Amino acid sequence: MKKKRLVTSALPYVNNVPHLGNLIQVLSADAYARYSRSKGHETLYICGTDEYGTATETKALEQGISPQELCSKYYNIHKEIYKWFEIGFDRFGRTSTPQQTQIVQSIFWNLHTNGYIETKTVEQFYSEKSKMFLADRYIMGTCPKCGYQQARGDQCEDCGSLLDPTQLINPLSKIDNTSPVLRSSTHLYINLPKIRPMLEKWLNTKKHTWSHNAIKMTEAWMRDGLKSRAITRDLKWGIPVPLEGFTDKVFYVWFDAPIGYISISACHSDAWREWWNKPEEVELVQFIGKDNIPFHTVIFPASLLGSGETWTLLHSISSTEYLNYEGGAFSKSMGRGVFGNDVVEIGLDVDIWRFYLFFNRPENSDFTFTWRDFQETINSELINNFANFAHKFLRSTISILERNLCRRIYFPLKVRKYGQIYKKKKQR
Ligand code: B3M
Ligand code: ZN
Repeated sequence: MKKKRLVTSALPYVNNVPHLGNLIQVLSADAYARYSRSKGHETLYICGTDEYGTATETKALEQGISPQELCSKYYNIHKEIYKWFEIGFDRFGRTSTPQQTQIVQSIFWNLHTNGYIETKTVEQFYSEKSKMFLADRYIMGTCPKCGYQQARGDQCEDCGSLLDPTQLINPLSKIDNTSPVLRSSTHLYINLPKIRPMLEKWLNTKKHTWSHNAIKMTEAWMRDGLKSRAITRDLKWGIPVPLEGFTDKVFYVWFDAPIGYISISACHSDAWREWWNKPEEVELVQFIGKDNIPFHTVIFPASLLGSGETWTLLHSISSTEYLNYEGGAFSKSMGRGVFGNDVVEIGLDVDIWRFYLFFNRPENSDFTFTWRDFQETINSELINNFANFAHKFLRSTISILERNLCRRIYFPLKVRKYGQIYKKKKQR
């Protein structure tokens, strides 16, 4: 019997409009799911928005709406853009559902019962003005390594050093511009060292169907020693922790996000366990960006293994390198990049974008989008080669011939025109 295939692409953060880099993941999974179906495998393609966490809470505050309202607004934006891109999800869901709460809490309880949860007390920055603990990247100060004054609590963007917020000189809360104070808070941790033997056994049977970068990064994580990781946060917008003494906290967004794949499947069909609890019958194939590797190859599998239930664990992973824009990373706040709504507005045929993104999928190294390359690739690779091919072999089909002739003349003009208009618009 042919194995069923459960296909996922990384759940995009809900608090921004998706850019071309995010689209690479959904497009890749879409193509794979179509291929898998064409080969006769029963296939389920799941994706959705990743909604909880500090970033959503802060953005909602900025916009003066509730986190739930913010999520619904952006969920619809994401959904529309992927619809325009003709992505054939079986379900595009979201993580802020009762199903997600129920499944996350039940996995947590199983980990707890099996002795894989521990507590630790840590010192964290707290804003007395906003009455909240501050996430690392919401603290700013002077980098102790290079002196850069706008370093973030988790990393200095100037010299690249990874930091702990307590190392910053003159730390400042980015939320309210006050000096934060240190306060202690007790959190729940998943004891990864204790799960390690199970994890290692599973890893040794699996890695041959993973991308090179996923194998390398996972090996580095295992080699450098696994540490316990905090799975709770002092926030409001998240899944409540059901354990006594911790009920004022929520689960860390990276603990709940991968479980979103499961809960979105549960929202899709009551038969979700036929997919998620059937490792002998189902292959789980995941598409992500390289920055999400350890969450998919180490932490998520460890949570599922530690729960003691039988889960369908990762079979193949495809983890792409970065897609950059005209020399830098995509950044919505800096207005740098091409975003889903721009693409829709530009009005070129969707297949042009699908082709271009597949053609340049950052498989082995980062790829930089430039308008010039976009224009040249479309003109030479798609229109000259492909349309000429179609022209020659489908000559007898008049309508197709006509269409291709139109495209040959019309598309290059349009690409050129929009590339220029778009660049000017961004410079203004
Ligand atoms: N939301 C990060 C991202 O959008 C994160 C992925 C979750 S996958 C479960 O790149
Ligand atoms: Zn620095």
